[in-house]
Amino acid sequence: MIERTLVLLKPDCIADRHCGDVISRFEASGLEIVGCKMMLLANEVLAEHYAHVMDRPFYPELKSFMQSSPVIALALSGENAVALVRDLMGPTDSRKAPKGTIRGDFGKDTMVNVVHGSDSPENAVLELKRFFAERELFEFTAKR
Ligand code: IDP
Ligand code: MG
Repeated sequence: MIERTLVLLKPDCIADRHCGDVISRFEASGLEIVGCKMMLLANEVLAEHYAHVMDRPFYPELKSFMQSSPVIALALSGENAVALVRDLMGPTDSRKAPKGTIRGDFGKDTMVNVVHGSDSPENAVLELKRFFAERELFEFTAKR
C-alpha cells in the first residue's frame, strides 16, 4: 500500500552534515519526497509531537535538544513507507542500533538519534497534519 510518513531530520543530523546521506538512503529504498521544509519547532508543536514522553525525566533535555537548531521536516511517500522508514532508522537507542541503520551509523545515544519517523500509519496521518499544511504536500510521482 502506498503510504505517506513524516520524517524529521533532527539537529544533530544537520550539525553533523548527514542530511544528504540520510535522504539518499530513503530515496535508494524507493521513497519519494512529497513535502520538505526547515523549521524551528515551537513549544506547542513539540509538546504535541512528544506528548507520549512529556512526563519522562528526560523531556526538558529532549526539548532543548530539539530546539537547539531548526529541523528538516520531510513527507515521504512509497510502498509501506511507515514501516520502511522505521526499518531504515533502527531502534531508538543509537548505541543498540545495528550498523547499516541510520541511527546505528550516525547516531550518538538514545536522545541524539538523527531522525524521527512516524511509528504507525495512523500517527503518520496526524503528524503530517501537524507539520504540513495540505498545500505543502504534493501527490506527484516525478516524471522520469
Ligand atoms: P522513537 O523516536 O524511536 O519513536 P520514542 O520512544 O517515540 O522513540 O521517543 C521519542 C524521542 O525521545 C526519541 O527519538 C529520543 O530522541 C527521545 N527519547 C526516547 N527515550 C529516551 C530516553 O530514555 N532518554 C533520552 N531521550 C529519549
Ligand atoms: Mg516515536
